[in-house]
Amino acid sequence: MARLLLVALFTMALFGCMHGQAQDPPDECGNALYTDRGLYDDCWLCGDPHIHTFDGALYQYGAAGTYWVVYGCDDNDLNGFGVTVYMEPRPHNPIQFRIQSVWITCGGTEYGILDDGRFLVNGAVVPLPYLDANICAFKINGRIIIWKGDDVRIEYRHKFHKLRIWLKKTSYLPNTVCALCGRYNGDKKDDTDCSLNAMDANRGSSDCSLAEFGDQWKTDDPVSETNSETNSETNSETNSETNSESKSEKKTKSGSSD
Ligand SMILES: [Ca+2]
Repeated sequence: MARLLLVALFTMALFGCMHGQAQDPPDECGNALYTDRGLYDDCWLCGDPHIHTFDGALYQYGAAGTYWVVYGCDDNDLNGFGVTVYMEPRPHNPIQFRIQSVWITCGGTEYGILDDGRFLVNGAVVPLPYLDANICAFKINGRIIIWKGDDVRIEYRHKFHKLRIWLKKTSYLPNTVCALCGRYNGDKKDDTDCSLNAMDANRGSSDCSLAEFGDQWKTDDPVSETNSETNSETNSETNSETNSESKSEKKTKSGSSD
């Protein structure tokens, strides 16, 4: 009976994770960008968190700190595109974790979404909708949504700490996208394989635990250390400098394991 109850609770949690609707962007983002979601594969993180990879694997990994969820495999740098999340213990159940903020690097700029709904560009809070040469960001129904052309869509339901990332299937070659969202190549069995998917210098055996796999994608990016400061707008300029320096270092693959 207890097992049935656990299965039911787990199923309910996953249903909650997957709940979502296609959203049309505001005029500022160009409605022409809207395309069929069947053209995309998605990765989502929610709950403790549960992680559903682009290839469809499902696992659970949570720990305090900043982790890459989308990062270039091997020698690919995804043209400077990457996504990290800062995870923190849940206040009322500190053995579980939640996504406190999401950080997107694109075109040399860092975009952040905090769980209070604020949106940041290089550490400075900016209003939504927001549009620049790299992305369009807007808010609909409690979701902060970021579009990177029609290649990438990111939705963060900040109040519920739920993150979902869509990649257009034709925009990324197999084995170019890695990290906690898995090695994106159509095979879910290798998504958490440490021999393939760790940072280059940290690769271990293929039979590592999920805890070891996840730990290999931790970054010492000071986003995690300055996150509380980021909540103070008075420190936004300082964060901008710090985060920009950090990201430029981390996106250099040769220096990523330092
Ligand atoms: Ca895979």
